[in-house]
Amino acid sequence: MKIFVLGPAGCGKSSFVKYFSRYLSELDLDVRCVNLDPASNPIYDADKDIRDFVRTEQIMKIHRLGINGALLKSMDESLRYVEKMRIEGDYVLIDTPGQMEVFIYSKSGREIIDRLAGRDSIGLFLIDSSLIDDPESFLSVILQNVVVSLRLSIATATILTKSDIKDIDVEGMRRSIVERKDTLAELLERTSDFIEYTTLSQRIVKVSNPKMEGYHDVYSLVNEMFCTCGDVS
Ligand SMILES: Nc1nc2c(ncn2[C@@H]2O[C@H](COP(=O)(O)OP(=O)(O)OP(=O)(O)O)[C@@H](O)[C@H]2O)c(=O)[nH]1
Ligand SMILES: [Mg+2]
Repeated sequence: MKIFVLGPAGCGKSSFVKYFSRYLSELDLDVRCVNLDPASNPIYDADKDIRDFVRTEQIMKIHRLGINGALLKSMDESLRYVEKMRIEGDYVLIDTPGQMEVFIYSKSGREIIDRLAGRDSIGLFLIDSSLIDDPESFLSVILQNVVVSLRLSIATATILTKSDIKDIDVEGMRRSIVERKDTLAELLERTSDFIEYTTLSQRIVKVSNPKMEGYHDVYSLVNEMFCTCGDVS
């Protein structure tokens, strides 16, 4: 099973790959890690590392580009080496670039996913809990997950990271969406209906990476998702 670890900058993708791979190894499972982020060195033992072929800081120098131009160029370059990133394993954790927008919305980024993903692929969309303050921010990140799922054509589940810093009351958020009476109430309510309807909401799992908490739930969730994806064939 290939698990693409996605999410906005700093949400905890690399930490998740580091600690969740440890968790899976401790269960004696066959786990592999792949770094697809050309801009930063992996903080775990990467079985495949795009930085062996493409390094954003070098691209900045060679092509005299600023950071965004270099990141885009890095995606194009990474695409040339994508076949070298293939690896088999029961659980292949794929860490994706920090600048999610560059990855998700560039043609090359999407092609990279297309080329690596198969029927056995799912995505985990990580959200930093500390960025969720109210029902609006909660719903907007869930919608972001839906967009990413559609853009990449893979099923994704939402994972709230950094639960050791902030514990989000997911049910409370849902309730307060329905109970709101102001101008955004209708939009929020309809949006939440849509999310329930698409069932992309699944259950939202909360994790702490450094404490390795919540990983059992993630493990159950990815296996359930895999069964669902596998049923398609
Ligand atoms: N307290 C806490 N800190 C976390 C958690 N996960 C990640 N961090 C911290 O958040 C920061 C960013 O973590 P990374 O794992 O580098 O996040 P990332 O999404 O890979 O970052 P980019 O690749 O730069 O987008 C680091 O300082 C981590 O130590 C968590 O669950 N709890
Ligand atoms: Mg990272």
